[in-house]
Amino acid sequence: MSEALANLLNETRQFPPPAALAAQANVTADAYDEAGADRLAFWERQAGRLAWARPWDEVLDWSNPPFAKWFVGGQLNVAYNCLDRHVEAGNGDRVAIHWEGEPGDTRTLTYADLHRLTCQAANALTDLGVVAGDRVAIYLPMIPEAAVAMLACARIGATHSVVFGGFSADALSNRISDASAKVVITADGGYRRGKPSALKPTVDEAVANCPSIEHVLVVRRTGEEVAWSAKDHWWHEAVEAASAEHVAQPFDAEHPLFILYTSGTTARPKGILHTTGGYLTQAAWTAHAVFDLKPETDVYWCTADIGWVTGHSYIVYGPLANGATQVMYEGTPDTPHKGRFWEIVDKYKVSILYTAPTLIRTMMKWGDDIPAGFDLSSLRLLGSVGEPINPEAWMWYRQHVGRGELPIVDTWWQTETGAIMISPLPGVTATKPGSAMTPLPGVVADVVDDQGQSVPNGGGGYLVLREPWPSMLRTIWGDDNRFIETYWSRFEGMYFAGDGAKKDDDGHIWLLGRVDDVMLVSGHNISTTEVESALVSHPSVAEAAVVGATDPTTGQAIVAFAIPRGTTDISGEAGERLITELRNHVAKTLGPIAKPRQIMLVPELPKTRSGKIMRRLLRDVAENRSLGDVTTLQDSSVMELISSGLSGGK
Ligand code: 6R9
Repeated sequence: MSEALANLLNETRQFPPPAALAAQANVTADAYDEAGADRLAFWERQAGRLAWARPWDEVLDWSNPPFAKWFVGGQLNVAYNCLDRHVEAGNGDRVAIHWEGEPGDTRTLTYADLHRLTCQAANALTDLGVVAGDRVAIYLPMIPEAAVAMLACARIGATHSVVFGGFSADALSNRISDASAKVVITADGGYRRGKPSALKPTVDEAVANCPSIEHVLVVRRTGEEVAWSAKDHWWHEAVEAASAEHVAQPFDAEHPLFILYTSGTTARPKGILHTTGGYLTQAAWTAHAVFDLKPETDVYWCTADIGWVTGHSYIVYGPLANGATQVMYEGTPDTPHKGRFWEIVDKYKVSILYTAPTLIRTMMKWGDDIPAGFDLSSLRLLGSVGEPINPEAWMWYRQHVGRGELPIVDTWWQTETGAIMISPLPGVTATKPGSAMTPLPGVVADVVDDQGQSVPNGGGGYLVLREPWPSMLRTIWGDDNRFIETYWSRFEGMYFAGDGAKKDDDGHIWLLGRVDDVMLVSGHNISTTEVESALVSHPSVAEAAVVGATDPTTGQAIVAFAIPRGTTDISGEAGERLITELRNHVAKTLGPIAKPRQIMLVPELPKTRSGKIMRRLLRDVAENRSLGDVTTLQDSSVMELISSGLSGGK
């Protein structure tokens, strides 16, 4: 892949870690050597950072690949590790969550508070008949009860399945049915874009088609009127009346902790199954290593939603296992104003910020003066996740949020990997804008060609993982065959991630987007990411999405959708001129083969709730088809906006 365009990303800037951070870093370069010398011993040491009720007999059982067992025979309780042990160590008064509601209401929960609420919720779920091994669906806004609900399930060994609060009744009922969940935990609603947004009616509609659901537990958040049925219980009655005494029982290291559905582009969602010991080991260690998390002094903020794997591993399990203090925010970044994120950083003195490229590009579009209006001097480390980050967006993040000096960790991972796999270490790695750099210690990643042969430096191909890792998915819920087919059949003995990637001349890894999105133009493989980065490097473009559309002469042709920056004039001839200029700019940056056939200037792009561009829908537009499934869109009106506001050109 991308052989023809091997020199596309001729990005040469490189930034060494700040000396002060490097001198105090949680993890040093030795970790690579240690893991390289003995990978299993390395992971065994990281597992030792947790509290186990029974030690393991064997680190890894890989006798029946691809079905892995980590820390075989070990027993632990995840909620005990995230809560009780910090309280027992005398840190009960430490703030676990500074919560900020969208309307500006706030709550502060210490570790002791979070522990008490989780014990009560565990007792309430037990009273509703939930036992270890049962599945519980969670459909909540970003309120502390979301974390409590997850931890309460973990505490009693129930497997949670969190479903995005923005998903439709159909999406929710499919996920509930697939896992035969017994209980769903929801709220009357949450706040989005300045007003209450109801959830309970969607749950009512979903539950009507889900005979497995016995009870619905409802948090009161907005206070809006809701319909009530015999299955419904108010959280504040059931949980707050329950005893705060609860002794956490240990569970087997391979006990199912959660199922999380990946939306997939076309097919049925896949219920990715994660288990207990290996998952918590890697989530906890990566939070410690990649974010250099110092629980006594840092204020950490991950802006993800709890319904995304990032919310699972880097809001709930990773940070809490480390005893960190964090910010949790309910709402959107532009409510009530476009500086809301920076206001929150300023208010809580956030020191570590973990967000997504889509957010960074949106902030770029809104203008440099917005972050400049706030005191961001508390920040010391920045992170990115979810999509390849274009070099221009990376530089903007460093310049306008990171004072031109903070390290950026671009973290590559997936729902399936459970935890960060490829990323700089902030005290070690000299970073390059746009590259996730190197596999973390204990992770064996590679880029291979069609035949599964490792490509040399400078080559491109498919990202694979060559060795099992502790937080790997164990299967697709109820479908072992699909697990094998999807991930383990493309290349013998390797995990196929589905992402295109490239090794640069130093062997550093650059992610090029999903393999399904790669375009084949006149026999050349061209990555959407590279063309998008070229467009974003033009001063008039804030965001871009690129797709391959069927073309009678070239097989596929490149069609680009670009959002102009704030003040750019795109009316009439000015728009046409800009389009011509952009096409030439791409050709000049990447070579004539990558020149888009067509560029459309649009006000918005279709994105999932986790901020990924849904290129599938843009392909429908580019090929004049009616739109496919739009239920996982963050904002379903976007497609109308795009279709009506099209300003195209050839
Ligand atoms: C954590 C998460 C996984 C897919 C993954 C890849 C893309 C995530 C990335 C990245 C380039 C990064 N992705 N992080 N691409 N650089 N730093 O996003 O999980 O929602 O399952 O998505 O996201 O394409 O395969 P998930």
